[in-house]
Amino acid sequence: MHWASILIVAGLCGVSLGQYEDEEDMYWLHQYLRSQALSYNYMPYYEDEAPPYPYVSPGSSFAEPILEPVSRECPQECDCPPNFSTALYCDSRNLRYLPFVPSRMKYVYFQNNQITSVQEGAFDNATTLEWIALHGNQITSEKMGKRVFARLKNLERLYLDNNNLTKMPSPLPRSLRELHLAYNQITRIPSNALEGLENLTALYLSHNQIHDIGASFKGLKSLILVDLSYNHLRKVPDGLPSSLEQLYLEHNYIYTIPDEYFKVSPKLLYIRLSHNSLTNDGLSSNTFNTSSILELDLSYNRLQKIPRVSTNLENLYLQGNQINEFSISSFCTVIDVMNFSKLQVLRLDGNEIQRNAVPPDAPLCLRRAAVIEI
Ligand SMILES: *[C@@H]1O[C@H](CO)[C@@H](O)[C@H](O)[C@H]1NC(C)=O
Ligand SMILES: *[C@@H]1O[C@H](CO)[C@@H](O)[C@H](O)[C@H]1NC(C)=O
Ligand SMILES: *[C@@H]1O[C@H](CO)[C@@H](O)[C@H](O)[C@H]1NC(C)=O
Ligand SMILES: *[C@@H]1O[C@H](CO)[C@@H](O)[C@H](O)[C@H]1NC(C)=O
Ligand SMILES: *[C@@H]1O[C@H](CO)[C@@H](O)[C@H](O)[C@H]1NC(C)=O
Ligand SMILES: CC(=O)N[C@H]1CO[C@H](CO)[C@@H](O)[C@@H]1O
Repeated sequence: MHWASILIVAGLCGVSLGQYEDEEDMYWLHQYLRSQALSYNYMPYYEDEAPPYPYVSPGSSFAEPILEPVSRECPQECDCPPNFSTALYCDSRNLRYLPFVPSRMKYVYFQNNQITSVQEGAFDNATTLEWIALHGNQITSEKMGKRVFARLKNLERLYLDNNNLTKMPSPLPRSLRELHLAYNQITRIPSNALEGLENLTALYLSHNQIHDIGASFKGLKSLILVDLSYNHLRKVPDGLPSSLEQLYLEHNYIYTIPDEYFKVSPKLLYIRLSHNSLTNDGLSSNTFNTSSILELDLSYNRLQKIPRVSTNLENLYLQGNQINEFSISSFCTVIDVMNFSKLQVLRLDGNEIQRNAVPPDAPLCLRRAAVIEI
């Protein structure tokens, strides 16, 4: 550990690297880093910023019951607010089975119960469903009807996190936009499981036991966010979608990334690959030299060299590797007035690098750097 030596390169070119040797400055920097650099500069996001319960503005759906006679049918275990006739609230009430769903419903909330099965035909009377929340239950794959979701032509969001699923639910309706399956025990994603989901935008699969994902992302032309963190992957998924912006793969066993892997996704902004088994031998020389990437987390791997990155990269996390040299050529191949790195945060602590290994031309290349921790 080399926590003791921290240095800051001020935003201006030419600031001496030896300027912050004072103990008091160091103390301040420690505090600063503790509050800042231990968390990311970005947060994973995709959601339409809609709350988990849809808000219906007064005046819109309010008018609905007045315009036409609406069925008041409501399962006795649940609440059906009169001013929001398309929502069924059955959450957090120790239910052990799924109540029947009246046909007018668009939004149904069954989360945080003890439901173990979703029987075949459970939603057959409610073909206009758009959101189904079933997270925080004990649903097993054996007790999930094979085609329960298939016919829901309007289904956009399906929440199944924190259940006991061992398999991907399949088939899924092509209308799906968000699929939430984190915290289950899914072991593999069959190649056709996500077939035809042309509107799928966000896929949450973290905290499962997935070791095989094959070419599941083929044809997912709207996919923006994929979270496969905390799984058992040894390989990166084949063929990323070109629409992808956020890729979360931390806490897996990935040891190699194919040549040009990220080139097919020219919109990629954030990549997290911390806590894997990457070595420099498992990477090609320009794997991460892709101009769209703004934030790259490669911390806690087995890298011995700083991989080459694009001059557009802003945040690079490399702490907890075995890096033993500070190669400025990883950031800049040419250094002059016009050519320099946009890097702002560089974490190199917990490596085998000495502070005096920082080459003298570092401030010239890394002239935007606000935090460099060694
Ligand atoms: C519907 O009415 C309930 C009380 O009757 C109120 O708490 C709730 O905010 C109303 N919902 C909307 C969307 O206006
Ligand atoms: C669907 O509606 C029919 C007629 O109202 C009813 O008999 C049947 O039980 C309903 N099925 C489900 C799964 O709710
Ligand atoms: C679901 O998993 C939990 C935690 O592992 C376990 O306690 C529970 O018995 C399981 N439920 C079913 C229905 O398998
Ligand atoms: C995908 O979304 C578009 C735009 O919202 C919609 O018109 C189209 O029907 C959706 N596709 C499917 C298969 O639902
Ligand atoms: C990154 O790739 C570009 C060409 O796309 C090349 O000009 C540049 O030198 C590479 N960066 C590094 C640090 O090797
Ligand atoms: C490698 C690189 O980015 N070179 C650029 C340096 O800046 C000049 C403009 O001054 C560009 O033409 C080069 O492409």
